[in-house]
Order: sequence, then C-alpha cells, then structure tokens
Amino acid sequence: MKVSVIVPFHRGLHFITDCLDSLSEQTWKDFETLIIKDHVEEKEADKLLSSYKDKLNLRIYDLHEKNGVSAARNLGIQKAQGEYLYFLDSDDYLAETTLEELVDAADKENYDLTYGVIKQTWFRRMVYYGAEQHNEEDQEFCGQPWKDLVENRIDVSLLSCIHMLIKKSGFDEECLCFDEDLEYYCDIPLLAYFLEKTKSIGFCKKADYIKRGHNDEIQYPSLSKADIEDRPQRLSKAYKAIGKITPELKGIIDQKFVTFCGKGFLQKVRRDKASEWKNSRFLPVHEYAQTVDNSRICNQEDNEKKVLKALQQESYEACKKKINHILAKRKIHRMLTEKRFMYRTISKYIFERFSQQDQWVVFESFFGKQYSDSPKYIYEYLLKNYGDQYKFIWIINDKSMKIPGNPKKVPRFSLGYFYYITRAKYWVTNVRQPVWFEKRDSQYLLETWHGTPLKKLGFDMEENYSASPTYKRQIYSQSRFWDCLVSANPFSTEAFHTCFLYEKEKIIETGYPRNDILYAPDKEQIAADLKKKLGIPADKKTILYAPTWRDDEYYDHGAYKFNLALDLKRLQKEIGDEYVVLLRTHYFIADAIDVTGMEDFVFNVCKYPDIAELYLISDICMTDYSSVFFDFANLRRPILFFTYDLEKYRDILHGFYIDIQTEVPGPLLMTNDEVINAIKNIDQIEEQYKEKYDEFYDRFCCFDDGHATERIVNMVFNK
Ligand code: C2G
Repeated sequence: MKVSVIVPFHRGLHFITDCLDSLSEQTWKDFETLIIKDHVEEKEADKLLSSYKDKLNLRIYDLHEKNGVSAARNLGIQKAQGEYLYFLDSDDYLAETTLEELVDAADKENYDLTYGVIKQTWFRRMVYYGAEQHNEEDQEFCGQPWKDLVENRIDVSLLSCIHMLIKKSGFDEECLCFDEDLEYYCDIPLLAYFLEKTKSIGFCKKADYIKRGHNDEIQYPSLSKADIEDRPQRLSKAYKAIGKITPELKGIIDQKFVTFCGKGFLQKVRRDKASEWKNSRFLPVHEYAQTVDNSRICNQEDNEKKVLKALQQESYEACKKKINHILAKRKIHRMLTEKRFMYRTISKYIFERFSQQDQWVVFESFFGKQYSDSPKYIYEYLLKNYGDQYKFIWIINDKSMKIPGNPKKVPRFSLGYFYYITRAKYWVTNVRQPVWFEKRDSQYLLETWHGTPLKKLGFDMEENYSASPTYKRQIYSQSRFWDCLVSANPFSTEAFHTCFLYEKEKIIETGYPRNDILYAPDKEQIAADLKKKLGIPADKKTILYAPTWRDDEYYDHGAYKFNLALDLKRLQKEIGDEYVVLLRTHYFIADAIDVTGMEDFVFNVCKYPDIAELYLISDICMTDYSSVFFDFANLRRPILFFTYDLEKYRDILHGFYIDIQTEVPGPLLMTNDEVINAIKNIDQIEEQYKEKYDEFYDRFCCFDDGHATERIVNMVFNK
C-alpha cells in the first residue's frame, strides 16, 4: 500500500461527502482511507460512510475514550499500512490528480515530505469547479519553496500537517505523534519538528488541496473558529511547544504571534470584563510576549508596537488602559472620516439616552429604495384607521417620492434615520436590518419579508455565492431581533423556520399585506387608471417580464448586472400587434435596459414603486426564478418561466425549495422561440396547466384574501 489517507471526522455530512467523493475520483488508486470518527452525532453518518466502502479502500474507526483531532490522527497513524501518510480534513477536498502528483514527486526525488498548494474556498466541489468566476475571497495560500513554508501559510491556523505526503518510516522511527494536550494548533509542534529534522522536502506545484471555509459558524463552526476567545491562550501553548524545539522556527512563529496580537487581541482585551479572563487568557500571552525578540516588534505599525510593548512589559490593568487609549483614538479618527460611523456613535451615546416613543412607527421597503410592498400596505391601513394615534416615519432615499399622509421622510443612513430607528417603538421592514443595529428590549421589529421563497435562503443554502462568508452568522443575529415574521403560507413558515433558525411560534402565518390589493373590490378601476397613467394602449394585452438577479453577475455589493436574454425585437415582430411588454428588473439591478426604438412595445417599469399594482395590469406574468409568481398566482392569470440558465442557477448559484420542473404553475421555456410559441398559444397553456395551477393556488395562496394587513395590524398593534 502506497498511501494512507487519514481523515478525522467530527461532524458535517455535507462536507465529508465532497471529501470522500474527491478521494474516490483520484487518478491514483493505490491508497487506503482511514476515517476516524470523533464522537459523531449525526444520525445518517454510518450509513453515508459505509456507502463509500464500494468506491474506496476504506476503514472506519471510532475514538472511544479520547476525543479531538490529535487523538484521531494518532489513531490513524497507528492503523495506517501505507508507505506514506497523508492528512486530509473531512471538510476539505482534493483535485483529481492530487495524490498522483504528490506520489510521483515524492518517489522521483525520494522526498521525506512532499507538500503542494492549498487553495481556499467557501464552496462545495460542484460550485468550485463549475463556476467561471470565483468569489474574490478565494485565494491560493501556498506555492513557495519549502523554507518559506511556515511563513507563507498566511493564517496561523494553516500551519498544519494537512496536504503533506510524509514517509511513515519517519513517524515510526521517532515514535512521533500529535500532542493530544493541544486541542487547537496541535500539528504545529509536529510540523516544526519535521521541518527541522527532515532532510528532503519537496514542493509539488500541481498538487491542489481545496480547503473549504465554514460559512455557517452557528451550526458548523470550524475548529479554528469554535472558541475564538481562547485563541491567544491556545496559540501561546502551541508556540511554547515549538519554542522548545527550534529557535529558528520560533522566530518565524513569533512573527505570526506578533501580527496576531497586534490586530485581534486588542479588541478582546478591551471587551473583556471577567477576571478569569485575565488569568487564563492575558497572562499566557503576556508571558509568551516576553520571550519574543524585540526585532520582531520593530516592523509593526506604531499603535501595534505600543500594544505589543505593553503586552510584554505591563500589568494587565496598564495594558488594558493603553489599549483603550489606542482604540479610542482610532474611533475618533473613524468618526471624522466616516459619516455613517459618526452618526452611529451619536446614536449610541446620545439618541439612546432619549426616551422611546411608543407612538412612532418607522417603515422601510427594500432598503429605502421604494414605497412599496407589505410595509406600504400596513402603513396605509394604519394611516386610514389610526392615523391620529401615531407618528409615521418612512425610510426613503428619494425624498421627493409621493407618500400619502405626509409622513416624516428620512433617507437610509442619514442622521434622521439613526434618530428615528433608535427612538421609535415600531420598525416595520421587509428586508434585513443593518447588522450593527441593536434593538432596545422595548422596541418592536415587525419583519414582513419580501416573498415566498423559491430560492434557498440563509441556513438552507449550503453556500452563498454572492454574500459575505459571514452571511449566516449575520442573518442569525439579525433575525434574533425580529419580534415577529410574516409568512404568506405554511410552505413559507417551514422555510423561514429552517432558513433563519426562527421559532415557528413567532411567525404570523396569515397571507401577505402586499397581496391584499389583488383582492381589492376596486382592482379593475385601479388597473384601468394605472394603464392610462403609464400610457399603455387600452386595446393591448400586457406581459409583465420580471426576472430576478444573478449572484455571479455584479459590480458591487447590492449592484448587479443584468444581461437581457429576452429578444425584445423579435418579440415585437411576432406578438407586437396583440401585446406590449412591461419590463421590470429586480431592485438590485444597476444596469439600465435600453429600449430605444421600441417605446410603443416595451414599457420600462423598473422604477415604478409597487410591483403589486403592476400585477393588476398584467395579463401574463413571465419570470425566471423570482418569487413574483407566488404573488401573481393570486390573480389566477397565466405564468411563464423563462429559465434559460436553469441548471447553473439551480445547481450552482442557488438551489430551490421546490422542484421547479414539476411544481410550478406554468411551462419552463429555454429559448426565445419557446417564449414566443408559448405566448401565441397561451390559451392552450392555461388549459394544460389548469390542474397544476389549482394545486399551486391552494398551496401558496391559501391565506391571501384581501385582509392580511388588517389581521397583522390587529395582532401587532393590539387593535
Ligand atoms: N421584485 C420586483 N421586480 C422584480 C423582481 C422582484 O419588484 N423583477 C420584488 C418582488 O416583490 C419580489 C421581491 O422583489 O417578490 C423579491 O424578489 P426575488 O426576485 O424573489 O429575489 P430576492 O430579493 O432575492 O428575494 O423570500 C424571497 C427571497 O428572499 C428572494
């Protein structure tokens, strides 16, 4: 047996699936896989692991008395029968040729230790290899000659034995093993030992190891993130173990230590209050700092130098004072250079001292971009029925926007915005509030959300292509502040429960206020007036084309590109006599669509505030994967899906809650020909989808009846 691949496994079935698949697809076959289960609690684990017995030369062991990655790896070493050992973490995966490349290089040059390139990603294999554009956070960590190995594995947590093909004889001769006392950074001392003692170390540029970041710090924290507060203490423990071994390596590790202390440690010292922290966390770092050579500290920035000196020389109290001073200076500088930060600070130190106003209600729709959606309908209902009892504030970026009732208008992130969100008792929104917003206990946040989800959200997404890797942590802390969440149907309730990890008891399952207008007694009149206002010929039928955004096509955060796949010119030629198109891009889209020369046929309604009103004037709704069809279905009018990039959108970018191929109430159209054909034969399609439409209506439109707003206001505002 050439290679023993040792995989410690604690949790994360979706992670280990990718890991084992990547092993089973290796071009090099002469290896065994040893999985060491470290108290795995997931129920399906055994079944899943056993299913790989056909594809891999696999042995599975359990850690009984012991636990932790060191013990798991040690058991693996003990059981290994290969000539080489190779450590692979269960949440990472390999390229197809990784083992082959490593073994080739090692055999050719008789290396004792051969290592390759570590690449980092947030994505599973299918996305990592399937997407053209990788998240910019992806990066290559290592690709340097061996002497720089330690220095170039940028993050200290990557000073690891993963992705190293090591001769087993080296371990056996010296009875080497991982230090089981070190729960974190356990491989640093062993690695240090190898780098010092091993004579021939080879680097193989073609061998890739894909290290996968954990974007779900709530349910699947990675080992290095699990107890971040503990980090300095554990680091210094591991560092000490190295220090005893080799002074040269200690120098390199000291550099890492200094960088770490100069950055993250400050905040931790400042925030800490408990004296226990002082003993267990400050003192070991202080002690270790004293062993760091001054030359290492000299190349730091001024403030960091001060902190490190203080860490070396001062008492805990003096060090804390110095740190507070530095941080206060930084804060003042930030306030003077960043307006939003200044307002936040004013809000924290001044507005929060003012009393809360129980009659103030703040409304917001789509980040202040629109006067629309459920907040609009809740507002109008309150205004009409209880207008004399409340003061209303709208977060609206365009202050010229006409809003009935003359509410106070504040642009998002203006000083007024901070003032009102701090003092008002109620905040009614349809999107997530900023991460830094901390609700007062007596405040009430009514989250109406903005659609029945087709696309997976939050914790239900294995990865998020476009959002920050901390998205799940953010969404978790934000949703803790929602006093209640509106759901349009039982399906949404289930989805919200799992995607936000949100208690079902706090979900109001009552239909969407934004859909009340679709049941309004005067909806025909509203539609006729709107058609007139927009200049749409009364004799033409209308197709609303309302696609969503693409996670991988963007300029900046919240500013997305849009490539129009619909051939409007052809459409005009083929169906222009009978129809006009209402073109409506998603509110994230920054691209303006040019419809010059087609003004009689294409009506650009991207800027029209409320899409619900547009539904009323639409004979057909065509979307791709936007949630608009769930709402439009209330009208029981035909729905078409122009899903030209279905596979990529579903399998790589997002993932869906329902099977779009069988459960939606209209056909999936892949080409412009199919679109034109469907429109020309719309009566036939209606007939064909009648049954499916009825089922869909019963499932998703079951609570919408024109009175959702009233029910919500009664519940939330105790009316
Ligand atoms: N919307 C719109 N015009 C579009 C697309 C969407 O006005 N062309 C509005 C609709 O009210 C829609 C909402 O924005 O219901 C959400 O849009 P989606 O396309 O579904 O996408 P997203 O904003 O990612 O929300 O639970 C819903 C999900 O969160 C999806």
